Amino acid sequence: MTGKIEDLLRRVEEFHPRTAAELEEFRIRILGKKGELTALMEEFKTVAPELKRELGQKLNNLKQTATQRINLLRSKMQEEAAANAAKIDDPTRPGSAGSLGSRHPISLVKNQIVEIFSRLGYTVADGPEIEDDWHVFSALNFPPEHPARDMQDTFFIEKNPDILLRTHTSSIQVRTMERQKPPIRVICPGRVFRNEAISYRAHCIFHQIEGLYIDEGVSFGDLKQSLLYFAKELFGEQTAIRMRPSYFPFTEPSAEVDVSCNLCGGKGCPVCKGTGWLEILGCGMVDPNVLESCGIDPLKYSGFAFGMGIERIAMLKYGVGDLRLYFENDVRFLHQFDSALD
Ligand code: 2NL
Repeated sequence: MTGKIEDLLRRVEEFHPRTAAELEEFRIRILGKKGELTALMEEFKTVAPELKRELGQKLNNLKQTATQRINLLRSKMQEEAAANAAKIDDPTRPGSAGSLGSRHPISLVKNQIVEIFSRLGYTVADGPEIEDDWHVFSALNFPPEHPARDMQDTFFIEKNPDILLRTHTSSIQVRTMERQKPPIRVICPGRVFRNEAISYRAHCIFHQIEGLYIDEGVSFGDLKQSLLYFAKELFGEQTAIRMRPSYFPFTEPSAEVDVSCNLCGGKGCPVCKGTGWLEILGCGMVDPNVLESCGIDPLKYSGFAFGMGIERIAMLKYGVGDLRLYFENDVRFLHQFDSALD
């Protein structure tokens, strides 16, 4: 029996199949139910007890070697087949197109908003995400004890002097006013940071876009007409706006702007909570204190500013109910915006 085992071991080690079929045939002949190894296993039952230990080890070794070799040969053949299939056999054949990614919905909405205001003569301005107290709070007329200055709301990097993550994009506009003389017409998109617990309706990082227009004789009427144009461009010609009085430290007077609900045409539905209106932004005439802080003469110049959350606009435009989807980058979500390429 030792001779038979050694013979089979040698044949396994020297086996070099040319085709996958030949390999499979070999496997069945050796390891199959009626194969040679199975027959040796049967024969093993009849050997004398004193030989069982040595022969058992040899048989086990044979079985292991045969199984490993056959598996190795099979994976080598599969690799070779795949490599051959990938070889370019016809260089004139058109290449296969790689799959395209898609723009993130936040970028899509940001680009649309930027484009609309660029048609009104606005240019894009940028600024740092890590800011100081002056550009985020003091220049914007926030009183010293305002709750937004609290550790609970703002991420501080250093205290005294305060270095922090900007909580709104207004700091970009402060920097623009410090740098540039009127007329100023800028649109400022960017990431902002607030110390919030994450839920479907709040996140500690989100995106805002703000606009600023400063010149001689800029009026509240200019603000209203600019925003009506914006709303019609973004949501459609049938869109109406309304303004409600509001309060911000950096504008006076201030207003909140609603657009008529597109889904129900203003009749009232679950999305607009029965009101027929959806809030989209805040705005107002730049407070003279802010102009003064930024080196602009409030007696000569006036201006308006507005700001909105990009996630909120995207939610309204695309009917997305959960803010967290914008940050998780789940491709099943992102690929739904494949066809929107602007
Ligand atoms: C909102 C409201 C607003 C501004 C932002 C602003 C900036 C400067 C001066 C005056 Cl430098 N105002 N920005 C004004 C009114 C409202 O944002 O709800 N944003 C998400």
